[in-house]
Amino acid sequence: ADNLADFHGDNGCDSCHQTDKGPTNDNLTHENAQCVSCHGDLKEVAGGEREGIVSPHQSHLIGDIACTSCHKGHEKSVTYCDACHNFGYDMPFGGKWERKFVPVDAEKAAQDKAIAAGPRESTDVVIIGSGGAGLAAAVSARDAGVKVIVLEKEPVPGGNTKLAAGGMNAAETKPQAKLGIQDKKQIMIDDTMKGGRNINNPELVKVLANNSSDSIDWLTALGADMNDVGRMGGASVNRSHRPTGGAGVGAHVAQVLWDAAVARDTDIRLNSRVVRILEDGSGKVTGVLVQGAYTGYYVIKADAVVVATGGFAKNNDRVAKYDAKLKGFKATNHPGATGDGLDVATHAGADTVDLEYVQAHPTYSPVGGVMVTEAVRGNGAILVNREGKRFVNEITTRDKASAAILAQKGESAYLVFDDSVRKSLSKIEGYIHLKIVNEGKTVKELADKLAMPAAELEKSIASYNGFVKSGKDEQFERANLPRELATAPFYAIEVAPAVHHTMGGVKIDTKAEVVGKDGKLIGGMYAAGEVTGGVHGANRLGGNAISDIVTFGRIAGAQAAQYAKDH
Ligand code: FAD
Ligand code: MEZ
Repeated sequence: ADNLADFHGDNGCDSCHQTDKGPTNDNLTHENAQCVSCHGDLKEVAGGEREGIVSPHQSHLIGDIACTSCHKGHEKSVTYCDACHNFGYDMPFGGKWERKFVPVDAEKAAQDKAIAAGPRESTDVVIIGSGGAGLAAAVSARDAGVKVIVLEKEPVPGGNTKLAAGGMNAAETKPQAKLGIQDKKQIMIDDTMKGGRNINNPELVKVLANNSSDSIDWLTALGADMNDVGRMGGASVNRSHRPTGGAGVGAHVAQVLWDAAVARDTDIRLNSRVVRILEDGSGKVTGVLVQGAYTGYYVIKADAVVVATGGFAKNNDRVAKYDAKLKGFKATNHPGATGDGLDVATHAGADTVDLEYVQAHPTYSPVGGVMVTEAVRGNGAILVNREGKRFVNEITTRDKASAAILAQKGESAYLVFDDSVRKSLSKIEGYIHLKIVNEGKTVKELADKLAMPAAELEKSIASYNGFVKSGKDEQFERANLPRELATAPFYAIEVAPAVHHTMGGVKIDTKAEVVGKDGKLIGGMYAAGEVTGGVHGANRLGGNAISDIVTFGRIAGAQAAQYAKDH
């Protein structure tokens, strides 16, 4: 046997499938229940594993992770984690992770046939994508009382949202008030415009900032903990909200939104790629064509469609088309961030804006295949080069920090911090678990491990600590100096820039309505989140994407629901 079906072959097809025709839905609900009935659920499987390994069964993914996300019946199994990391798991009947981008119109004849066959079902609102924007839209549309189907092409939900780390920006919030942080929505607007090099759509930026504290309240009412507030690059004050203790914001927000959508009986379908948005020829959408990984092509008739498909940072061919300097760069993103949603929307007439702006995140660990959150710098870490010297204001905007790292020998740098920074941010425990952190009992021991001149690193840390004491960074004018690096042990992570965020995308107005290439609104088409352009201009500020997806996702869901009621 070289696959799971052959291995289980003696038990017959009905040991996995409900009928002899194979799967009856794309979530493989029945098939996964069969795996669990014999092998136990994810938690039970993880419980039986050797201690000390990075367990694929104790992941940061959200929702109920289906066994079939990795373990395949009739083809080689692949470890989903290997899309980002490289743990080299020895998986039974496993193959190598590989995913080629298949254009959405690759099988035109089969697609046309499915369209000609007419709708298999109908609903009020279809939402494409189960990241934060899609799930926020789903929750608000369900709260407005309409029927919703969420379609997600990946086997796991949550998109890039589940990976978000450092925080969600919001101004004039209750958590800020509790911590005595003075902030103003207008300052958030000014910071966002400045960070975006003033090419952002100012009306969209106003919506982002003016609704940001409401979005924190909305998430909190759904059960989120957004009480820790830290600093991100390009922000004038601390406004990046995350769970108490500094856990990653994305997995938490995505889980809260997932739970809220499930509690509202939302129909969420995984392994379901939308390849076309259908319209009636007069500028109004009529539904979508879905490619179910197991059930094939089918049409869903819908009054309104929300495109919430995220960005395309994981599609390096497309990234390099817009920014040749980024050719061959690694990406921080999940494997589904390929840009199919953009294609689907533009094929249906949507206009685009700012596609040429692609952002690199300065601190990606090539060793672990994981982005190291900006919050580590926000909470006090410094960046040094191979000579042990600081070379940049660590909390400047990402475009500047990335360029400065690439200018260093080896085109990488070390993020250096002490135990007090580690204790301030629980997200760091994850990096230690992934074994990407070097540790020394003294600064000298750490420098020796990195083959770095110890005297230089000691000097850099001593002068940085002097700036913390005086409250002024004489070298690089770093604005936040939260703590001295003086508590052993000391830590370092090697970091280099990786493609992180695509600022451009579908053109929307302040109600998340999609603007067509002819300048008119496309009736019933809405978009929210990283698939859209205009909010972030030429360069997104850390923490503004989660704010964007929650606020515009809520707006898109409510507007789409209203449109469906009116039509
Ligand atoms: P996503 O969350 O990416 O969801 C889109 C979904 O649509 C995906 O699941 C995708 O598979 C699906 N999809 C795509 N095409 C189709 C199709 N044709 N049919 C069906 N489904 C489709 N931002 C912050 O503000 N703060 C942070 O701390 C932060 N940290 C980050 C850390 C990392 C490692 C990364 C990668 C990003 C981070 N960001 C952060 C950015 C932020 O997470 C994203 O911009 C945001 O989550 C995007 O949300 P979204 O809902 O628009 O898209
Ligand atoms: O907004 C982001 O992308 C972000 C804050 C990432 C991070 O470093 O945590």
